[in-house]
Amino acid sequence: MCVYYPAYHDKCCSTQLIDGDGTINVSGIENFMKEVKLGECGLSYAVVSIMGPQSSGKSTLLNSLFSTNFREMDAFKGRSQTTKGIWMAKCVGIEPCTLVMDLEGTDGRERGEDDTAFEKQSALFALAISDIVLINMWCHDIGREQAANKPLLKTVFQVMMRLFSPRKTTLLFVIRDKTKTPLENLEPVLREDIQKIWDSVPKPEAHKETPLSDFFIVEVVALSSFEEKEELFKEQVANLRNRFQHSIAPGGLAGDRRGVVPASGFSFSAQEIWKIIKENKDLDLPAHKVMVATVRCEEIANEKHDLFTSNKDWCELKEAVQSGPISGFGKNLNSLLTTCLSEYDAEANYFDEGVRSAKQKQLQEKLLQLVQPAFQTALGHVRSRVFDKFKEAFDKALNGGEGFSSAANTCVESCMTRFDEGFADVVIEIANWDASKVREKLRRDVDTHVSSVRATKMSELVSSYEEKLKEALSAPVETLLDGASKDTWPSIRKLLNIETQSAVSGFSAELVRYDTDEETKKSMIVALEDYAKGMIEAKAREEAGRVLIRMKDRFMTLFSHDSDSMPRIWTGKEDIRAITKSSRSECLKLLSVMAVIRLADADDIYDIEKTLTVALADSSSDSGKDNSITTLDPLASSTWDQVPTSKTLITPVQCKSLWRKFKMETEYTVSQAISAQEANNRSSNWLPPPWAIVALLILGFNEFMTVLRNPLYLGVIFVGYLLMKSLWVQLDVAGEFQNGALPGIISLSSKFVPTIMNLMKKLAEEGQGTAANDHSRNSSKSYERPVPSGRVTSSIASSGVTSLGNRTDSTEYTSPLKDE
Ligand SMILES: Nc1nc2c(ncn2[C@@H]2O[C@H](COP(=O)(O)OP(=O)(O)O)[C@@H](O)[C@H]2O)c(=O)[nH]1
Ligand SMILES: [Mg+2]
Repeated sequence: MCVYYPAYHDKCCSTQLIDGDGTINVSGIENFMKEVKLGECGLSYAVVSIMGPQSSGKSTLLNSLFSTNFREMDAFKGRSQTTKGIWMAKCVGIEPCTLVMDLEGTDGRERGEDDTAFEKQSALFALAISDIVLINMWCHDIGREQAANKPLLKTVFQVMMRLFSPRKTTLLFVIRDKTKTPLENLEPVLREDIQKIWDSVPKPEAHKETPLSDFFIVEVVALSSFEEKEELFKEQVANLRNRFQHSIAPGGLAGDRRGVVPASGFSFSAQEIWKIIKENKDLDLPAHKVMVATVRCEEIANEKHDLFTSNKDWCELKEAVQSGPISGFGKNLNSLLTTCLSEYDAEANYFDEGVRSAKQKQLQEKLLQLVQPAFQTALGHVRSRVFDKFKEAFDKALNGGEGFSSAANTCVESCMTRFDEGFADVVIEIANWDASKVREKLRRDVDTHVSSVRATKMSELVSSYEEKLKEALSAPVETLLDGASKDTWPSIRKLLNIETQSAVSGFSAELVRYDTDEETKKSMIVALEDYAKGMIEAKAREEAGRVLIRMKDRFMTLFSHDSDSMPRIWTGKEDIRAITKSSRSECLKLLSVMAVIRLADADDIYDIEKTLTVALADSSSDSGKDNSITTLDPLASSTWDQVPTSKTLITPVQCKSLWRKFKMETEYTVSQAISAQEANNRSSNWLPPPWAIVALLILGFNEFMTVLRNPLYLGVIFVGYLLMKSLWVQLDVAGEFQNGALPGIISLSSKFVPTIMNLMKKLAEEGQGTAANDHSRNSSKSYERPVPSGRVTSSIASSGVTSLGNRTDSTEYTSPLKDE
């Protein structure tokens, strides 16, 4: 309920604080506080209350003094209780904000004589929260034994003891209906009365000796009767009113007050006090103050926290930081936080110092907790950006040809400096967070990156050198192995040494850039050397796998070409056996070179060639003899004498079987050569000796002439020739005699008669003029028989051996070897 007073530019608001049943009106107080804007007052407010007998003109006095609107008793209706419970109003025109409480009168007839509980409770309540208490009393009660206000004062003093700590409340005795007796005479009597009552009040041990003045400041004022001398009353009231202006200032009516609850805590404080009073508990005002401060500071802190949460700037900042780095993030956020905290400080200023700062700390912690994710995000941006920049700069430095370790050092250093700068931009001053963990992580990432780049670069370097070695060694080694001579392995070793040395020197020069320690460097060089050796070994193994082909090739080349590399023509003069022997011995040399790896100088002592020559080249002559089984075969082993398995490419057993295969597959070539030589011999022996031809010409000259002269003879000779020719072809005389003279004669004699018969029959058929073509086809077919060529082609596949089949006799083509 509010009434506006234009004269004071103020309004009077009032509310019932506690109703007649002792229930506190919480919503009423809250509304009232909002109306009078009490929350903004801090400590600049005063609370006044009035006590006194019922219908002693208390409400009338308050209304006159403070322009309030408390209900008064209608003078014409008689004395009855008008004010129920406790009312509160704001004084109009009094600075600073002054609240006044009108209490239900004491010794009220309505509550009955025994019901003093509510009186005591409301008196305690008024004392607990008021700075000034007006004690309303009739002038004629002063000095009287049975004065109406004596029990009231007793109550006031008794309850004051229960407040634990005195508030130094001002007790302003208002003497109503003053008589002609001047105040100077009345006041000592009154003070004496008060002292007597104070002395008579039972006090707790702690306050046994405490004087009244420690608890109260006693002031006395006298007013004329409102009913009889209204003008005078009003004048005196106006004077009294002036004493309430700036009452809390030093020297004012309430200048000595203590333990004031800040205005914003008033409502809560009043509620709590009333609750404690109702429960009849002891009222510990200092503890109460701390309690009020705790609750209020908490409320303020929560309110500020909520305000910050919904703060537009903060929300925008929080949004923005998700999508990328923001410059001045730390500064912005810090200012938002400090604003929020200072707002809290401003509002909680008047509350208990300890509580206030504790709550401020809590608020700060809560706020920092709220902004921490955003801070971490911002810091994450800094970290990732710095890391990206580092990678970029490092790449650039490396590509620019800068040494690896110097590039790494400068880049890492500048990266860390950049991070520190970035951190300075996001750091929130009041939070005092350190970035050591993030910094460490960045450092780790950077180091990992550097070492991974180093590893990549070094493996690239290694593989490039390996590639170089491979290129430098592969083809030469292959050629050298193909050449297979005594010098093959020393040459390979020489080549390996030269190439490895040049690679190692280049490699170690490049390694310097990567800041590798001596041990790693050494092991890498060893690995490179091993790689070169391994490469050669692999190549040798590969070649060893192809040794049979190589041997055959070599044999073919040597066998079918003369010393001038000209293709041989088997004219009959060549010593096939010697050529075969020397060719085979060359192939044996090849096999002995390929059998064992000799990468160390010491490996030259293995005399594989000798072993092979003894076992293979010589064994062939023994193989036909029976005693060969009893002698020990040096090749019947899977290891060479004294040669470790790791160095063995072809085992003795393999050598033996390879040699057998080799011989088998080259035998055909040899036999072909022998055949060619024989054929050549035959063809050159076909004509009779020249002396026989001369004798024939001389002795047969006359017969020859006779024949030439007689054409009939010529015809008979021609027919005879034709007959002989067809017989020759039909009987395949040349073919039959190829296998020897005796078998040929036997075979021919058995075929002679049937062939003649067959010839006669055919002639008879021809005579009848039928199937002349058939005969000619048969004869042409018989001419297709292959004739051994005088020359041997260089490449003959192993299948050639099998195709030889029934056509050649094995005893015949191994004969050259047997002779050896
Ligand atoms: N004799 C006398 N009567 C007064 C005075 N002031 C008010 N009254 C009368 O006392 C009666 C009770 O007044 P009220 O203010 O309601 O008393 P309350 O119960 O103490 O609040 C009313 O009829 C007033 O007219 C005064 O100064 N002297
Ligand atoms: Mg009243």
